Amino acid sequence: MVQRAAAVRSGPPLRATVGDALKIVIVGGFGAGKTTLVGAVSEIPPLSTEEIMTTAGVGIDDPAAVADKNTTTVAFDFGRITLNDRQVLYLFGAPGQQRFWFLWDQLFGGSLGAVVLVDTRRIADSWYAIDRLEHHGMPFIVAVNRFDGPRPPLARVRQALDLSPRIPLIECDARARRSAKHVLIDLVAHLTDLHSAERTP
Ligand SMILES: Nc1nc2c(ncn2[C@@H]2O[C@H](COP(=O)(O)OP(=O)(O)OP(=O)(O)O)[C@@H](O)[C@H]2O)c(=O)[nH]1
Ligand SMILES: [Mg+2]
Repeated sequence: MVQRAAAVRSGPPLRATVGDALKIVIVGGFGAGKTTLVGAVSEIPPLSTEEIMTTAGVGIDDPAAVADKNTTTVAFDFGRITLNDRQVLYLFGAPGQQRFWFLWDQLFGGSLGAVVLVDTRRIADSWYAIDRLEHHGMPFIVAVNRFDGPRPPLARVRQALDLSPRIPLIECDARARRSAKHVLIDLVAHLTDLHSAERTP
């Protein structure tokens, strides 16, 4: 009985047949919903490095736009999705606050691609993520996480981000497993397209 409860809490174990691990990174500005997305889609309870935000961050962090938020990621989030008997997808959620951005370049190592999660109330917070990904030549898609409030059309978001028409831009609700799963599927479809284009003479 005790063992069963523990198994439910820890999610399904990694299959012994798995030989291939694929890595995807979720980046974006502070409070854009990165931890939420990893938690929504992971098959195991995500490993999160959330810490309570305290007065030590006053003048350094900028929590004003996310009034309800009282924790923040200080290292990274980690989740897992088993794709088939052989392949597993590892998800890494990056920390959003500027003082932890130095971790991003390490998180990018070995990644197939990335999702930039955007909160349209703070579009400018996404620029750094896009800049770093372009610098690393890492393929990515952009997902607008729909919070309450005004919803600018995607064409305007694309313009505000100065995003190339070749980069997919979609909407999602990071809290919903189905929606979060679609984000990952769209990223994989984009990676496949890029791969096919490279192979076409
Ligand atoms: N209304 C609404 N709230 C959301 C949505 N996604 C996340 N939230 C809430 O927004 C807050 C921020 O979400 P997090 O997942 O911690 O954001 P984060 O990007 O990981 O934040 P940092 O790691 O601190 O940069 C949390 O309180 C979430 O419950 C959404 O789609 N809609
Ligand atoms: Mg987080």
